[in-house]
Amino acid sequence: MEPLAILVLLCFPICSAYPLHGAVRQDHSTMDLAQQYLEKYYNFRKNEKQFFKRKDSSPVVKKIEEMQKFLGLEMTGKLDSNTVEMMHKPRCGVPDVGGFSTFPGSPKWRKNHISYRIVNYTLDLPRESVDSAIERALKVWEEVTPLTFSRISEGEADIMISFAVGEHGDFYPFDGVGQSLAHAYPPGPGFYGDAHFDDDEKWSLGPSGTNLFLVAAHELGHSLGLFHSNNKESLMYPVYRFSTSQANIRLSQDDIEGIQSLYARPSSDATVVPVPSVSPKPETPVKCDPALSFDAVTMLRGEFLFFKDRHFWRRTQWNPEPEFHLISAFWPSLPSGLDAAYEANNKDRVLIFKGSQFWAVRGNEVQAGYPKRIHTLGFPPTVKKIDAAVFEKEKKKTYFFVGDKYWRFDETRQLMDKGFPRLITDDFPGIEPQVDAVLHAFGFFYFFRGSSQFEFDPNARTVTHTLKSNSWLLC
Ligand code: 8MR
Ligand code: ZN
Ligand code: ZN
Repeated sequence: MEPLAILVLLCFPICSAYPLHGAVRQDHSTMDLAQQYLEKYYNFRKNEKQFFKRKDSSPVVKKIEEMQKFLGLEMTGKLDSNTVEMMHKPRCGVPDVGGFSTFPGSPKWRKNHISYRIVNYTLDLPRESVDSAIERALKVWEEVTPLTFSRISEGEADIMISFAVGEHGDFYPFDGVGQSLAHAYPPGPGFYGDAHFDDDEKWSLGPSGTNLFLVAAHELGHSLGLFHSNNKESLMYPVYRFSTSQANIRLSQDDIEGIQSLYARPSSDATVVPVPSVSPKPETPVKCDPALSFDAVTMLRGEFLFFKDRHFWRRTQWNPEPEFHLISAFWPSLPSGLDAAYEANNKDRVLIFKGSQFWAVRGNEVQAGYPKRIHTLGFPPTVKKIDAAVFEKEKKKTYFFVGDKYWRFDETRQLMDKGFPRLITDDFPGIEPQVDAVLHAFGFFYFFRGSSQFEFDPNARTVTHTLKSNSWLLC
C-alpha cells in the first residue's frame, strides 16, 4: 500500500487539514506524489481527455490549480514549494472533491431570501434570454431548498452577476476562449456570492458554444455554498460538458444532498421535531413514498418517464437508479401537473396532455404548431381532459382513457377508431376507473391508479400482478 493511503486510513474521520502525523516518506518523486494526490483527492485521471486544446490547460495544470484554489494557495498551476509542501501534509480520507463538498468552513447564507442583480449583459444573447437563463438556474436550487430569490435592478444585491473579459477586478482574470468559463464566490458579504462570466466565451442556450443556463446553475451552486462534486452526474462536477442526455440540467441526488446539507428544510412549526437534514421541499415528490402516485407515464426511446407535479423521473436501461428532473428544465414551456403522455408511433416524439391541450416534444424541444386542442384528435366536446394515454406499437394504436371509458386512436390513419368509446371494465376486466397513467411494456399494460399499479395481460384479459406504483423506481 502506498504511504499516502496508509496515512489516509489512520486519519480520524473528522479531521483538519493539518493533523498530527509527522513527516511522510520522501522517496517518491514529486511528480508521483502529485499524481497520486490529485488522483485521490481531486478525481484526477492520468489519461483524462483534454477538454480545451490550449497548451497551458493540460489536465494536470487544471487539477493543480483546482487544488490550490481549494486549499487557498496561490493558483500557479505549478508544483511550487507551497503546493508540494501541502501535498506532503497528511490529511483526511474525505477527498476535497468527494461526492458533493462545501467550501472550507461551510459558508452559507444566513437568511432564506436572497437578492440578485444582473449587472451587465453579454452581446451573445438577447437580454431576455440571459434573464431567463439566470432565473431558471436559480429555480433549480430554489426547488429543493427553503431559499427564494428576487431580482433587483439597482444597488447592491447578495449575488451580483456580471460578464467580464480578462482582468476584471479580482484575483482571477479571465483567459479568453475556453478554460475558465466563469467563477463564483461562496456566500458572504461584499463580492462573496458574486458570479462572473467570461464574456470571451460564446454564450448560448443550446449545445453549441457555452450553455449559459448550465454554467449559471453550476456557478450559482457555488454562490450558495456548494463546492465541487466528484460525482460525474452532478451539476457541481467541475467539468463543463453539454450532452443531449443532460440537455438542460440534471440536479443529481448528490447536488440535492449537498445543498440540503447547507439549507435543510425548516421544521414546519417551532417544536423541536428533528428534521432529517436531507429532505426535499414538501411539494417535491419522494420516489419511495409509499403513497406516491403519478400524473403520467411514458416510454421514450426505450427509457421510462414518470411524471409527478413539476418533476419527472427518468429510468434508463443501463442505470437502475432513476434520474430526477424538473419538467421545466427540459421543456421550459410545458406546464406541470400533466394528465397523460405517450410515445408516438414516430419514435423520439412524446405527446403530452394537460386539460384540453396537447404538446409534441422531441428531445428537449416542443415542436412548432403546439399546443393543439385535444378535440383535433376526434374527442367530442364533452371530453375536457384525458386521464391516461398509451401507445401499443404492435398494433400501432393509442388508447386514451377518460373516466370510465376509453378511446382507440389509429396512429397510421391518424383517426379515432369507430365503435369507441367503450367501457374500460368491459375490455380491461379488473381495472377500475379512473386511471392516472398507463404504460405498455413487455406485452403488458401497466395501469397506475393512486399508489397501486396493475399489470394487465391483454391476451389472458386479466390482471396478473398488483404492484406499488413506484416499483419502477426500485423502491
Ligand atoms: C458545469 O459548470 C461549469 C463547469 C466548469 C461551470 C464552469 C466551469 S469552469 O471550467 O469555468 C471552472 C474552472 F475552474 F474555471 C470554474 C468553476 O468551477 O466554477
Ligand atoms: Zn471574477
Ligand atoms: Zn465550479
